[in-house]
Amino acid sequence: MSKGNLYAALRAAFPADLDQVAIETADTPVPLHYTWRDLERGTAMIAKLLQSLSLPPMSRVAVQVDKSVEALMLYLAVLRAGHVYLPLNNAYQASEIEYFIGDAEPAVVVCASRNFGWVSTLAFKLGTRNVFTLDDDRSGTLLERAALQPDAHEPVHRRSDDLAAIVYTSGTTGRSKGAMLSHGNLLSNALVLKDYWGWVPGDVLIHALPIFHVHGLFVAIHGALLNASRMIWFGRFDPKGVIARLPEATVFMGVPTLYVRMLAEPALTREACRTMRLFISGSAPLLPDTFSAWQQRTGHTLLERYGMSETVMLTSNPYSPASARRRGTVGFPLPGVGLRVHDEHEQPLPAGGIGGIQVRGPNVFCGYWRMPEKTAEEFTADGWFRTGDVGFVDAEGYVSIVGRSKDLVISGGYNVYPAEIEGWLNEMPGVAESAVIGVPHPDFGEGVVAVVVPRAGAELDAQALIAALKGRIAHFKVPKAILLADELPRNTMGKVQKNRLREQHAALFAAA
Ligand code: MCA
Ligand code: AMP
Repeated sequence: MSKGNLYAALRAAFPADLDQVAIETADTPVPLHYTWRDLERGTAMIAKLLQSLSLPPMSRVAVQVDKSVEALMLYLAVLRAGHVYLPLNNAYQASEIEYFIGDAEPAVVVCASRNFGWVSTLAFKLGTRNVFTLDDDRSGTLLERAALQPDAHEPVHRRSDDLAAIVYTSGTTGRSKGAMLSHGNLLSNALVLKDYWGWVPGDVLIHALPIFHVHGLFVAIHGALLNASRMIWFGRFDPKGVIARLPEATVFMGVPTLYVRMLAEPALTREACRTMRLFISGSAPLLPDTFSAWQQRTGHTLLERYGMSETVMLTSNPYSPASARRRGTVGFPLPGVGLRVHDEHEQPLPAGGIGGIQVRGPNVFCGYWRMPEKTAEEFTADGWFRTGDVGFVDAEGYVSIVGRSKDLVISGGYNVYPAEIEGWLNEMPGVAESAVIGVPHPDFGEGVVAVVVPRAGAELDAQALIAALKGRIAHFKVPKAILLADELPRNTMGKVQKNRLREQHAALFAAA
């Protein structure tokens, strides 16, 4: 058995009594209880199925399915079989999926059965030979085929620098890049977090995040599995449902929107949180008001941490004492992570100096899939990765993020790349040009807004543009408001001044 294979490391942490419950579902029609043995056997059968397909080593397995425990098993089975997991947001539509399949050339695609028609057509057209379905009610051809397989499987030998996953991210110029993460990137980060966040025997995690991004898939799941912790599993985030289960749990992880939504529930009380040990926030800036309101209402201090798809977790506020968790900061670089702040001339800045955040460490990815030039651009000559985040380190070592040099909007923890949305808008009849920005939003943190300039003589209807976008791209990317304007503000170089647009429309969602 390979020590380098992440599945092998996770499996080694399973409890001795495999018949204990590992995962209990919270929002299926009846609660389902999966034991550690179920995870071991289920992942073995799916791994065997993958093996039976005689795929080349390190084949990509692209997965766009609804959240379920079986989807988690599929992830673990891909690791186990030594292939490369490629998670895809289940909101993506055909144009988005076509790009990812075309770029990653997966040998296997797994989709929800309701999407099989269009996904399989695209996949077969692009050369993928195997398309399976998997639904969140334990049905689909993947499980039908896996059920015929033996339930024992030896994890395939993998070195720690072999690829485990490709996570598509960014696309500041429109094209999304696949961040290649190795078994070692993921395992080293998971081991550091297990220690740093003080996981203890008996911890129970409420899992309510999607499992197609780093936060829900890697940070939460690896944490629970490495600690042999039971998970209370929500297919979808539901604030009332989560609060009702808090008294059985000790750890919760969420993006700020999840905390904002729970704070809107009167049932969120100190009493409801009495068994909780740790609430972790990340993926987007946590507003100081949310941090304070949470503290007042629950008596718990949110622990904010910072990471990226390219690096998994980079910094974290301390676990102990809770009083050292500082509002408005993302804490300290994690053990093993190097973090420095440089100015635009690549010169190091002293404490308090605001500049570009650069990082290195065993968690930093292996590069962008088939984009050697992009990869080279994002690393400095001495090997540090440019995060695109702008911030500073204070005299005590706390890191704060104050902005981004990359043109990115983070809405409810999902990244939206203005260049991509502008590309779609600019192709629409009657549109001369557009600028997409993020402005403060009470629920999503940032709300996506487009300012659109019509062509001379064209009559544009903002609602019709929104409807047209919804027919093409994932709805979370579609602007919550489209504003028509005669022109876009530009500087003397002709560059659109997005800062001015952000200031001008800062209060757009204030009353929402
Ligand atoms: C849903 N909608 C959104 C968002 N989510 N619009 C903008 N931003 C969003 N985040 C829209 C849908 O398109 C839909 O629009 C309508 O809201 C209802 O959709 P529904 O699915 O019912 O929404 P929801 O269940 O209320 O979802 C909100 C959510 C979800 C629970 C906050 O967005 C979520 O789970 N976010 C977490 C994302 C996450 O895990 N990020 C981690 C990335 P319409 O009605 O028009 O169809 S990992 C990362 O960033 C790094 C590495 C890190 O540090 O962790
Ligand atoms: P992703 O592309 O999904 O990996 O998103 C990574 C980006 O999310 C980072 O580069 C940051 O801009 C942002 N991010 C993650 N955690 C935090 C945080 N705690 N505070 C502010 N921004 C964050």
